[in-house]
Amino acid sequence: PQQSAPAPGAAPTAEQLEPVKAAVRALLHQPEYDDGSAGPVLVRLAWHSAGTYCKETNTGGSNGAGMRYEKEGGDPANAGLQHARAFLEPVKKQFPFVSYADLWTLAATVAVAEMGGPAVPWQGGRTDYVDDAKVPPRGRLPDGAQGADHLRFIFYRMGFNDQEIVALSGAHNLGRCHGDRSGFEGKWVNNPTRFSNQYFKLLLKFEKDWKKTTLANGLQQFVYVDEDLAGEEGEEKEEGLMMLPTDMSLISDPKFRAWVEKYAADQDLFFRDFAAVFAKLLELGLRRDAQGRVVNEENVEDGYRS
Ligand code: CCH
Repeated sequence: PQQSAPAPGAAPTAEQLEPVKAAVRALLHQPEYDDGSAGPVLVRLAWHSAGTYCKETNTGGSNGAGMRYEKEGGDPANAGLQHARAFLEPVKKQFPFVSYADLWTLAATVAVAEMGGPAVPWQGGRTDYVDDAKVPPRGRLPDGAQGADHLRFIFYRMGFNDQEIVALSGAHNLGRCHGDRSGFEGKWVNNPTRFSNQYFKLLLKFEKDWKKTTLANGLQQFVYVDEDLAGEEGEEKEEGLMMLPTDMSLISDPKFRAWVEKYAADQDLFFRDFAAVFAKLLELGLRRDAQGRVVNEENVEDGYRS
């Protein structure tokens, strides 16, 4: 007979994860939420769980799922991600053998694929052990109000290069900004639940048309409203599109821009590079042995064992 759950403490096998992935697929369609999909916010959850990594101190990263606790979860940068965690809670209840850290990262790969994106390689074995002494300080995630220097400072700390920064930024094909979360408002592309290279195309296509505006809360962002689509006076206006200052820095900085141009022209290239760099992001801070088992001390002490 097939084993449906791993032995206590062992990481789940690919076969055991199939029903977990199916359960994630089944919850993506959320007619009452945002643009009708939980997908974008699940991608952001995985990114913020992993994007705290610092290669110098080997702290942060997806292992431990520390965002469940106030110290990390209460970082203003993580506002709104409680929705993503709540979407996944029934899956965790149904499959308690999967760690939160594995579930959050796995769910993002399922969401990307279901929204038409590439298959992102993913390996399990993360545990939910949090070492209080190693909780990453707040402020490690990027600030959309800044520019290219800030992006390099943040992403070089994780070990990424300029090409990888641009490829990762392509995730802004998905989802939207929420005034009550980040303070920014709006979506980057017209169909924010379909993964594509449209974000790169629009950055370039409207290069001269993106207009800087100041929101009521004082934050600045760039907006584009297509006058032809905007309708007659008095009619409901088509929602405009937006870019963050950090997004705009990808076309003003020549080294970043070279990659924006490549990805705008070649969706296959973007998909290949995104899959590789998103997989790398989700692995940050994990040490694996030759069999692929995670051997971070905390995993041996507490949680999945071989
Ligand atoms: Fe992002 N992102 N992100 N982002 N992000 C926001 C939303 C999403 C920055 C700022 C913001 C990545 C990189 C950056 C997603 C994936 C990725 C928001 C709006 C801000 C602000 C949050 C809100 O109000 O709800 C900045 C700055 C950077 C710098 O590089 C990377 C990398 C990824 C993934 C690979 C996704 C997806 C969203 C949409 C979330 C949603 O709820 O719809």
